[in-house]
Amino acid sequence: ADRTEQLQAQIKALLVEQDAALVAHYYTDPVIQALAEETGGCVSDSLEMARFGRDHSAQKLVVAGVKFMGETAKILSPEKTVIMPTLEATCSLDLGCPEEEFTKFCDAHPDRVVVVYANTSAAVKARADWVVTSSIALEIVEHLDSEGKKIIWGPDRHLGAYIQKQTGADMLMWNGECIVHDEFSAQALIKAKQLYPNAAVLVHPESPASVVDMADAVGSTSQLIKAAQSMPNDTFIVATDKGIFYKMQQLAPGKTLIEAPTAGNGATCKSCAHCPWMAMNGLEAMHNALLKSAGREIFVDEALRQKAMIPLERMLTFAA
Ligand code: CIZ
Ligand code: SF4
Repeated sequence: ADRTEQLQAQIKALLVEQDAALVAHYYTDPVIQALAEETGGCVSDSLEMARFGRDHSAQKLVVAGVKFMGETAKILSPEKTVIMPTLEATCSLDLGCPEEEFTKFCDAHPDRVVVVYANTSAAVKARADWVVTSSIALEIVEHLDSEGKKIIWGPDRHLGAYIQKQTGADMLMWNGECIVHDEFSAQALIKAKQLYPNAAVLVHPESPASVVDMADAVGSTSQLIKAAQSMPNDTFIVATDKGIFYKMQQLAPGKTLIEAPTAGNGATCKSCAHCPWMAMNGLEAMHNALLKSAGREIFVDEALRQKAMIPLERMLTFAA
């Protein structure tokens, strides 16, 4: 605890000294989220993180999350220095969608509008017509469908399938998935519901369709937090990264929050409802990044940045 307090104090001082703002994702360690709150930074989903970073007056952004979030911050705020606790924090969706193959896929279907999830590299975004996050994906696809557009969707196939089902849009899917959400199990969820018969089930649409089908509310992290606040149930079974419990419990005090079960157990599941890359954002790493940014600063090639900015700004304008 001593070391934690010491690091917290040192980070706070460095943030002030360096005119830096801490922007943290809901899936990071509660200690990191609390630090972002205490220092006037933000704790949010990737859409709100992008907006906050862009609009903040700070000269430097410390992005606690995964690499695509740091890249998005840099794309929108090229004049700011963007550092991360570690650049090793990636995402299975980003890893599973290499630029060259995705470009070939898009080139083979030139009649389709390319819509990519924010969880992608700057190069993949640069090839896209639209970037979306899970909190705005449904509305944007609805909008495109209403204009009669056919869509290429990448990389999350579960989120794509959910949106396709909701909108009826013509969507050609890339075959990617989030290793965290993909592990939630409908079989195991049936048993959990028997244990908590009054619980409402909250599901992030990166989860398999069989799990989404059992949900009382489906939505992005921000939308699930709102559901926990507004639904009358006193207990919720939550199928998303367990990092969200910090903010959800803070905003829905008195409610009981239960982790949705994964297919394996502690010994056999790969992620056990917590993203291994989000977990790399520790206080020690953040402190190091503030002391020495080499190897922890985000750079995006300027020509690429300008291309990637177009579909990102399209999303932000649509969301505004
Ligand atoms: O799973 C993720 O990485 C999410 C939910 C990102 C986001 O949009 O906040
Ligand atoms: Fe990627 Fe899933 Fe981790 Fe989010 S939780 S960063 S989608 S691997």
